[in-house]
Amino acid sequence: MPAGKCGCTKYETRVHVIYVGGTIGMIRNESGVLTTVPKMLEKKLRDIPSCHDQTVANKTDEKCLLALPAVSGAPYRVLYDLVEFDPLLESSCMGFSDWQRMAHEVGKKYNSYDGFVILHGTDTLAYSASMLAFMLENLNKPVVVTGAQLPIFEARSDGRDNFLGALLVAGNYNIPEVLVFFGNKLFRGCRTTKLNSDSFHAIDSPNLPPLGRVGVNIEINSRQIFRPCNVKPFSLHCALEKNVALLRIYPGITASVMQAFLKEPIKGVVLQTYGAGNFPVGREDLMDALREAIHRCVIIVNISQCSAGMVTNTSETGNELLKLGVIPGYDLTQEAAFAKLAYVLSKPEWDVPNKKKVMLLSLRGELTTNKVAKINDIDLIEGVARTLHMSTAVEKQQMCSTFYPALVASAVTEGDTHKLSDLKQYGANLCDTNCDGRSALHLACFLGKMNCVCFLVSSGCPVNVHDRFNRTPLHEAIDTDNHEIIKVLLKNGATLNDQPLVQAELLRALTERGKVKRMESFRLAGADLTLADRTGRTALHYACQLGNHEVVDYLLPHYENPYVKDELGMAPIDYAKAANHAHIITLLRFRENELAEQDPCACLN
Ligand code: ASN
Repeated sequence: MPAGKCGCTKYETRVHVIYVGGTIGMIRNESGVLTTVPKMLEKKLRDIPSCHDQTVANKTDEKCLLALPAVSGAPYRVLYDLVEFDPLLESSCMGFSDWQRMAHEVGKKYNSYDGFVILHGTDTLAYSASMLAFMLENLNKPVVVTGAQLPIFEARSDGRDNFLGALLVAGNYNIPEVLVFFGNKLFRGCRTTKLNSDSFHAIDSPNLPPLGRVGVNIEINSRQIFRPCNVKPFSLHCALEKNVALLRIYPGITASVMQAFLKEPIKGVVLQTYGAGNFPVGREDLMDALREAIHRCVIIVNISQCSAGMVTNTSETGNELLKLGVIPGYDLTQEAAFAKLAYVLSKPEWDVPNKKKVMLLSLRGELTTNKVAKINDIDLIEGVARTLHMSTAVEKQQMCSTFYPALVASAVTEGDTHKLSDLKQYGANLCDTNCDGRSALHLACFLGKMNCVCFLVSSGCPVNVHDRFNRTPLHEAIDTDNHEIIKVLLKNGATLNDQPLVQAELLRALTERGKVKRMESFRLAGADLTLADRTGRTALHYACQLGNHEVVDYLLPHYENPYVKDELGMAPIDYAKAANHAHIITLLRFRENELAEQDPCACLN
């Protein structure tokens, strides 16, 4: 996850903060009224010691970044930058175009950061988090949305804790989800709703326990994390269907009110019914309005007005709606139901029956369809815990963290994806790292177990995870010359993290040892074979000097400019001449002729 070292013992991660608006970054004017002042948040954050440590920032390559002071329990040092919307938005004024802007901002910077924080007003925060959860497809990094009831700069404020917590999560944990951090709790974004307008615990997730809590320690429930089940790269889906609506049923509602909600051009309606999905099914006028809309292919999703609990098919009236073609929304929040409809309806590749089917699926962990069989009681860990007479949750937790990585490693060694799948079922976190920071994916790449690589990547294991020696799974694949695995990793977002000078040094070492195959692996992984070292010399300079014609032969087609000069003003051919390597001079001349044919102006001096 981290990108480099900031001169301290911790590795650093980069987080991109997007301030959209809301109370969190406001200040009070002379009359005591909260207002937003453009370009002020970053300036002020720089003066708050708990939010920024200039000494650390000075040690980094990008001094303009803000740096979070060291936090005990957080493995990485978080460096961050901040952009803000112009104008800053009151969240009650937001809509589709604002969600699209937020998604675009994440998409634009996706490859350059390890995580994202969105600072947002609390009023419609749950809508934005739900919408982004669907729009950011195949997300592989944390996007943490937060806000506050009181501004960061006030003496009494929830803003600072929410901001710092969100930054820590975005920079330290590979949770491939849109999350909401609020009131010391980490929620799945598409499960949240605003439940309180004056408590510091304004946002809650009524139907799903928090994914994490930040107290004295940061506790993440890795078993709850929703990891994707496919191997597709991150993409943005920005086209949303705007003709969706929320219709709350109330006693005595008239058919004309319902018809007004359901009429053209509406394409989807979230029907908020009573209790477990109950609707006045005896009201033929209302049933007709629904029937007629469904006939016109309007998709209607039934969710409950209750803030907790779910719509089931067991209630008689809910069943009548089901027969009519209304889709049960189970425990979707109104925000997630609305967002999911806007997303699903905008997918041109699905026809209406397919859209209806997709509405029933859990795409981002937004709904619970039926009770999943719990393996808790007689599961593997329980069995061992009982045998060892362990009783406390902490003891079991400790046992899991020693036990599972070893089992996962042995499954990878055997190339057994069934075993990996079973272990995942039993609660093993396949993305866990050992004390050297190495993950199962490192091992699978090193051992060349392609099936395990695909399985782990498709289970959401981060491809750019660094071990203690700053090596990623890509390095393992390079060092074993496994080109197929290199390609799979690259397709799934892997990038070579080495600085250009480090790459140049490595190329020199490979040249000295005549390792052409390794060079090709390195190139496939994204290395630039023409990089120069501190003396301005490229691998081609060294190969010419050493007289290694196999390497020269390999390198030449990759050099658009084989005449490149080092700091002494020497081109590769000068070294070949000085060392009297006649065959290499011939190779260079041959390339010279090739290039001259392509571009008559280019020439060796
Ligand atoms: N009205 C504000 C907003 O949602 C409320 C807040 O941020 N606490 O933008």
